[in-house]
Amino acid sequence: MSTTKASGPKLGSRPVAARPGGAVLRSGGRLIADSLVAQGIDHVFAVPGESYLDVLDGLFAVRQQLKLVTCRFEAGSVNMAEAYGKLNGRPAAAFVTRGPGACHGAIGVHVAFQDSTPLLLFVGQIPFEETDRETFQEVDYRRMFQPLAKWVTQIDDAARIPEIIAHACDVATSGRPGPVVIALSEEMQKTLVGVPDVGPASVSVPHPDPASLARLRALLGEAKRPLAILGGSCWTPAGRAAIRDFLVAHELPVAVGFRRQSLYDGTLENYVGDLGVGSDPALVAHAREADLILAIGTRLGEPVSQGYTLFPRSGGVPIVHVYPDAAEIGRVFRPALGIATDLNVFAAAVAKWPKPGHRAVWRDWTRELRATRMAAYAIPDYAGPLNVAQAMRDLEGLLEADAIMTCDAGNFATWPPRFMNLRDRQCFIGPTNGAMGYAVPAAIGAKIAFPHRQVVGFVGDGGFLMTGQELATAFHHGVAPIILVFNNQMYGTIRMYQERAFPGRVSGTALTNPDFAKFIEAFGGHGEVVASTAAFAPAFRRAVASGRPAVIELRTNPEQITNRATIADLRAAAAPKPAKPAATKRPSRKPAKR
Ligand SMILES: Cc1ncc(C[n+]2csc(CCOP(=O)(O)OP(=O)(O)O)c2C)c(N)n1
Ligand SMILES: [Mg+2]
Repeated sequence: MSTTKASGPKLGSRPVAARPGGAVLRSGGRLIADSLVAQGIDHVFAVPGESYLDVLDGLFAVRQQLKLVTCRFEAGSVNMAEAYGKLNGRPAAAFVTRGPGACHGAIGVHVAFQDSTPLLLFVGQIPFEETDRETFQEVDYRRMFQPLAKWVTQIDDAARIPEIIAHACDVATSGRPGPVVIALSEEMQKTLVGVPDVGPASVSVPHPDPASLARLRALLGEAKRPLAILGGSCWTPAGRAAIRDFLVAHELPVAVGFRRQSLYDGTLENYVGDLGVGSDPALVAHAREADLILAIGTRLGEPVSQGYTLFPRSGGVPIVHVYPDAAEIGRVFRPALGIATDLNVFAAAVAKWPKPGHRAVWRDWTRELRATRMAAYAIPDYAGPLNVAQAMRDLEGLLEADAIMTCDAGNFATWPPRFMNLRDRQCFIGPTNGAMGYAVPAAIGAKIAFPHRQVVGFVGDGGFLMTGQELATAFHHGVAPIILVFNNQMYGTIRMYQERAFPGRVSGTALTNPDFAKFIEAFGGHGEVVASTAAFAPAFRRAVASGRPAVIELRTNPEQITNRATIADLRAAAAPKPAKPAATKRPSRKPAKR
């Protein structure tokens, strides 16, 4: 970082005359806007602040190339930018003001970090000469964002703007993608400098080496019960198609990682479900029986590994870990083979392998896992007038072939993946860090990224009232997502944990809600209330036909706390077991087993 104070005339943000023989003089604010354009960034999501007025003026100058999406809350705007980056594979920029704006926006940085999503977050900074006085809204962003971001920097010298923004894009998109935070000194934005733009870098990506691919073939040759786990970000459509061709040709059973349903077509005969929070226990049991784990693109983190219990830490079942960053391979589980490679290049390489001429040794195993998946997918007979599983099945049939779904955090979130099989071009995104308040802004970000695709958000009554007001942004920018609010009048997930740990002692988890249909109607949108299974499909069709942002409230049965258990089930499981009849002869001196 340059700590020298920026020099040069401070004449406002408009470019002035070209220097003789040099580049045009531009203000820091204008140069930031131009640098984003030069890097191919086309959307900025922002809540304005006086700390970056010069950038706002610069964005006005480039408004034909760079769309500025004004939002209502930084926890919404940064999540919109994150969803945009997740769906596109290239970053959007978010701008927040200093102090309070940065604090509100931090959640989106954490989402991007744990989801490996490219993102640029710009934070207006205090005047340089007031540094370290705990001046108004002062925060040291390097310290604040250090554990949340892939890189944190501050621009104090306007002449370095093109260099730093270019590097920030490289960092955000390379290897394991992630968020970069860039603080912008206030007076730096006003300084006039004459420096040229810097374009995107052309960098070749790491390829898998032939020896590793040969070893992978050998390990597959020895396996009888392999399991592929597909996950991660930065897959291109071609990469996804190639890995699908490979997995289908080899008849490998495929599970997807937590909230990575988009990566594999659920209608294919080798899709076996998702490994994450709320996974099918039968799939988890099968995963424990596998004799080869082929982890492609996924981190072997807490949700996927079922709290780090799914595989032995070393020895035992061999793991092949294919990941874009060598530092992540072997982080907890030591693999038999680690391949640090670009995932799409890896997929293209293995897709070229000759299709095995013989029947796969593990064909019956794959069928068994698929049967497990289809058993979980079958619709149970739930009590109450609204069977949410059937509503999800109806939705499966109503969604457009390239619909995008965004998902919040909560127990409701386990219903769509269980009861819908996504098709190839459909997308399903959610925060792998379990952040509530994601789905509504993500749905708006998705709709802004892809205005012609249908976008449906899934959110609980708790999560909806965290960022649901962001729907004002959808109206302001003329996009119409459809939001399904699963209303069980509680923070259901926490109630579930509560009932397991402290049965019957309901503390801090009940909610009082507004009328969600009237809520969206107050904005000028379309509202529906669904209280029975039969009412869902017509309500969804009307929401689509309205062409306006829509909220469909699903009045769910609060007793059905998960799609596998009622509150009564949890209480029964938590109840102390009746003591065994006391032994009459020779009582054992052994300590009781815990
Ligand atoms: C931002 C944030 N705050 C709190 C939590 C803790 N938390 C996880 S799930 C949950 C309840 C979600 O309630 P709701 O959105 O109504 O969904 P439900 O579980 O009832 O289906 C809470 C409070 C979290 N994950 N994220
Ligand atoms: Mg709820």
